[in-house]
Amino acid sequence: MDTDSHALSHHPKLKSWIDECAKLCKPDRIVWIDGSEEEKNRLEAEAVKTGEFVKLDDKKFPGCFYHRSSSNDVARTEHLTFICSRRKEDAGPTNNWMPPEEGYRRAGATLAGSMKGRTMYVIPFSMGVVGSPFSKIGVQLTDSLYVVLNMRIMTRVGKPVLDALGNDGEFTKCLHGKADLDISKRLILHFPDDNAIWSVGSGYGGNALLGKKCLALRIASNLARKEGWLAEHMLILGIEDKTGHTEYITAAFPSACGKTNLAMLVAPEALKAKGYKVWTVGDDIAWLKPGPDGRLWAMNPEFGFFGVAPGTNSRTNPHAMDTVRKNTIFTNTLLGKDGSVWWEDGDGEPPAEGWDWMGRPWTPGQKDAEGKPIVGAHPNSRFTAPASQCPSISSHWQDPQGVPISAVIFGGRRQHLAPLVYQSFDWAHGVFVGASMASERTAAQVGKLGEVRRDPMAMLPFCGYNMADYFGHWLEMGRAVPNPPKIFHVNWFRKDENGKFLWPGYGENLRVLEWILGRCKGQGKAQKTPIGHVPAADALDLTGLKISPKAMEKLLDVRPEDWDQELDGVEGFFRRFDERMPQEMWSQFQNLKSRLKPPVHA
Ligand code: SAT
Ligand code: MN
Repeated sequence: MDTDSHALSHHPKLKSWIDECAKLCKPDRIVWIDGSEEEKNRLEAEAVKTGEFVKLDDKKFPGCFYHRSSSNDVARTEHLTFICSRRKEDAGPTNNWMPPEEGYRRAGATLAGSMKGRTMYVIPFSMGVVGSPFSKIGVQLTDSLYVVLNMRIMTRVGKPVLDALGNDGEFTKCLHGKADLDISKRLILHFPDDNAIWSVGSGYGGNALLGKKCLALRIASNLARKEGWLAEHMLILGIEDKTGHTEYITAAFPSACGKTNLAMLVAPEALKAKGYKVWTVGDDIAWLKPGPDGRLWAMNPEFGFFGVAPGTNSRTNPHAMDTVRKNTIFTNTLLGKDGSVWWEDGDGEPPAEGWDWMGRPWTPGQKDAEGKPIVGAHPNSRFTAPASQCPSISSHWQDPQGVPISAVIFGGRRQHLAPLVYQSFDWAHGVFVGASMASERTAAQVGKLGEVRRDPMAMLPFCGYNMADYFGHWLEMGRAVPNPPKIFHVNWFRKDENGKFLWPGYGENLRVLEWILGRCKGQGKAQKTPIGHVPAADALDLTGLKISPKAMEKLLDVRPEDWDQELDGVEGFFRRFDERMPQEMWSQFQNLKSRLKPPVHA
């Protein structure tokens, strides 16, 4: 095998690393990804030929393809995801840990010879604008065409990236092999000390598109700590007011809690009438850095959206529907016999006949043996679409230094407890609010749905080092940035005693964001509660929204007795970090405790 004749780079370290990986995996050939249109067409045609892609109806879905992943490979597998730092304590109690030697040995055994008869693609990619000092370069080796074609949408790839890398630039070494997609051999490994990622046995999303969660969060969080910035699981959006001035917000929510919907929010009529427009900068990942003006700036390192399909429709997210009209890859949705795709709670009627996400013949209304409807699309089925196609994409989304941030929002999915919105008292309290966040589990990760788990800053599965140090780093960032954003917590998912959502969500969330931006400017009426500042009864603009005062009261209610129980959960979680937990976090905990239960004086 000739590994060199088509090499697009003369970077000696890059080339010797590729040689090493090729020796291990033994592909029949090596193909460098140059990022050209010609290449895209060629690879798509090849993927159709191998059956990895189905071409959709070219009139209704121009440039779109369908892919079905293996049925045991439809979501991230956190229990098979490891941080392979040299010392276990550097991974911390919330991460799975494996010694680096063991990681290389175990994954290496599966990778050995696994690319025989296959092609190894070399994907040079940049997280962030190519050539910007804020960006990071990775090179992913993979034997999956699906991964190549997704990476081409999700990241900036090809020749310009190699040019930026030069002959001695730093890059993250990302090795991905499908092997035989055997879940018993699946491993997603991160080697922060080597700036390397090895992923074997999965072809799906966050397990296999290594620029996303693996590089842009787990590895980047390590780099960010060293270099004095933050790599976060956050959307970024801009809110333009009637004067044409735009303020920017970042928001962290666990996977499948509506980040994409919030990032592409459409203002309800009453707020549109006030002149508001919302601009999308990113929907999943934000890199935040201190700017020369003393503020925190955020950029989206990605190039596309990898969004959840079910529930996306013209009412919940019209901009997403417009974004996925062309040049989009659909994974694990329903495939219609007419070359269409469809998903539950999407737009329009399902096709008369099709195949479900497992490839079984499907017709609308089909039921299983117990009489339950058989879904056509997997609940975590996804679309991969270029960000540039989004009608609300911000004109600043590719600014290399990002956009200045006024507010940081943390949010979970909580049926009870957390009010619609509250503001932390200051940065350190805000860090505590983020650190004590919890959410009910969704279909984006394997595990029991609905179970409440602590998910600090929505980073539980994505922080690449000890989270106690991560909280410490957040506190440090507050000290390093003279004018940091204000920190808030939201919960769109509170339910009433009959299990019904109290808040309509989606576009109406702008009413809450308006209050948040008001608070950042010292406006917005609030009442002080033990957990933070909650909007005063009449502080949210509810014009044109049918919601009873009773429901609003329930939405904003802070019940100290419920929080008492929550404290136990937070304390138990914090204790897992032993002495490594910053003292400040415990002080915040004690302060909250005494605000909830003021000491009784005799
Ligand atoms: O599968 S991904 O990790 O890319 C999506 C998600 O879970 O947020
Ligand atoms: Mn995500």
